[in-house]
Amino acid sequence: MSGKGAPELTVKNCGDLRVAVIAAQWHTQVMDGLVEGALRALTELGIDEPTVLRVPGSFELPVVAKVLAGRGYDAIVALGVIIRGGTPHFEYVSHGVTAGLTQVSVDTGVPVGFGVLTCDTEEQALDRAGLPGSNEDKGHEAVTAAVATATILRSVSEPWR
Ligand code: DLZ
Repeated sequence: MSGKGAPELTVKNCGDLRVAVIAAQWHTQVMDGLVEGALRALTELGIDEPTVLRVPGSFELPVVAKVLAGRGYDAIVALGVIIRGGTPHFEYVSHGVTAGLTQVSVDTGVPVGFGVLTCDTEEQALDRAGLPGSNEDKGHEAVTAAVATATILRSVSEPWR
């Protein structure tokens, strides 16, 4: 999937939103970039005290997202890196995480920012990790999308304000 065509999102009046970031621990260097990008985006949006939880691997992201969605968070951001290996494991884990996070979001009505990289190589992941020299900043993007969606949902749930 190409990163071309990404919108410039403007998000306002979101400093009071409760946001949780869940981050897997595989592929440390890439994950460090994703988490830093996510926290930078939250600071820019005026969201000062996000909850940040580390889970073992990407496969654990959906269950934690589901539980947090039931605990009053307005938006959840899931970060992970899955690198293709020589077995079909990549497909199973990638599909499980993607379907699981989608299900959490749709079933609970809480937006889940999808910051899970599924790449053929670590180089591709580093290029998307928001590190010096990276072309993309997927942790930052995932936060912005999740918070933007939370503000949209808030505006339609309280149309008289
Ligand atoms: C097992 C595994 C493998 C092979 N690769 C990755 C990966 O590239 N990225 C990632 O986040 N997690 C990986 N895991 C771990 C699984 O996500 C999960 O933590 C374990 O299967 C235990 O449930």
